[in-house]
Amino acid sequence: MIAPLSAELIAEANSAATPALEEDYAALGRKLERQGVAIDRIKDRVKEFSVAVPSWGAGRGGTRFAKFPLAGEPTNIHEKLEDCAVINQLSRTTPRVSPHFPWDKVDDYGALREEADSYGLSFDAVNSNTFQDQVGQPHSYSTGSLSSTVEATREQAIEHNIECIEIGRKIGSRALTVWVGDGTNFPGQQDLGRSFDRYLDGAAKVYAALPGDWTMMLEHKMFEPAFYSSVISDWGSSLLAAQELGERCKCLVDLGHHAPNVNIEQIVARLHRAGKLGGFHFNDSKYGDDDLDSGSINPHQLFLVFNELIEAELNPRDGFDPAYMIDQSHNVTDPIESMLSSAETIAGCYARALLVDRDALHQAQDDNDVLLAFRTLRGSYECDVAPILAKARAELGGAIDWLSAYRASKYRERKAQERKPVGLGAGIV
Ligand code: LRH
Ligand code: MN
Repeated sequence: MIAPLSAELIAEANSAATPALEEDYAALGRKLERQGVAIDRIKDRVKEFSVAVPSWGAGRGGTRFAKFPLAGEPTNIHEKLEDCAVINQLSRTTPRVSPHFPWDKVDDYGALREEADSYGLSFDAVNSNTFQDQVGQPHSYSTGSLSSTVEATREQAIEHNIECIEIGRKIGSRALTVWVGDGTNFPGQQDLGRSFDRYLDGAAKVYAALPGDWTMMLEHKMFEPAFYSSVISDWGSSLLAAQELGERCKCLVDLGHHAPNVNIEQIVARLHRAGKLGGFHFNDSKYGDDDLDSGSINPHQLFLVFNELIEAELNPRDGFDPAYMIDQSHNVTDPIESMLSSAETIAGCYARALLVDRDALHQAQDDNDVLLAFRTLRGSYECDVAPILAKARAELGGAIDWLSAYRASKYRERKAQERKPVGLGAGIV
């Protein structure tokens, strides 16, 4: 397996950090033991936990105003895979990459699959793109895509999604994520009912092309690029569509796609209740779809989402296997550092949700002991699980202190020498 960073560098750094880690781990172990929790059980669960990274997150992101390139940032899927391999080598938490087409288009997908495999990576859900026009594209998506009033445009969008499925089969993926930017900027611009009907008609043709062992995930979003109505604007529209399209059609929750202060953890509980919780795009936001680093603004919300996921795991109904994926835009940081930080934050929220004494919580809830129920949850949220995460990483060959190890590797500086510079521009990628 190709390891972009020297294993010696990581091993040396880890041996220096191990004595302090062992001390912190033992102390936390004693504290948790007093609460009846075996720390090694939590560590072993954390070692099984993983989250996919977005290929498009490996490069610098931007806004409509500007994108500020980073020297040495990746310029194609091959360089993005190398950077994703660095993230997994240090974190041991991100063995899958979620690709986006046509951004990650290549001539030989079999070779791409082998290339990923050579880094110990595999491909998670493929993402279609009917929210941008490509050069030479016969029909513009300016009128929408799957919901466009123009039949030729709808057919083009259907064909593109089916092409993404074909690519996905070649690279070993087993799911398609469909986010459409379809919507309106003016009241009256489109009929809100008929645009949904057209979307369903198109999505049904995509669903019909889905291989038997695949899942199709619908991603809702309240606004942007449309600013009056979005065809799949919320979990209700997504659920309606997923229920109508079929059993292997599920709903994907991108944390940034909701109005401020929406109770996203309750949406997770409801979608699980309906057997339609397909997956997540983890990120954070303060205002709109800011695509900030996961847990960087509201880590408590991320913890509460994982609290619902542990409850769902304990009560799986008809199938609980959500896809965990990051979807962020790294406008001002080194994307590798941001995704390492996010992977740790996400695994940390999972670990703290595992610490919750579910019997005590349920008992307090049944007794309507409000404060005890709250404190039972909050106590786990306030637990510093960093020693568990670091020990899990170290035991899997990752870095105890991933930031120092990454910076000591001078990886980005080396890539700045090797890779062609990215020009100035604007937009998400
Ligand atoms: C839409 C979205 C979607 C992706 C895109 C990159 O805002 O979250 O998941 O296709 O970002
Ligand atoms: Mn997303």
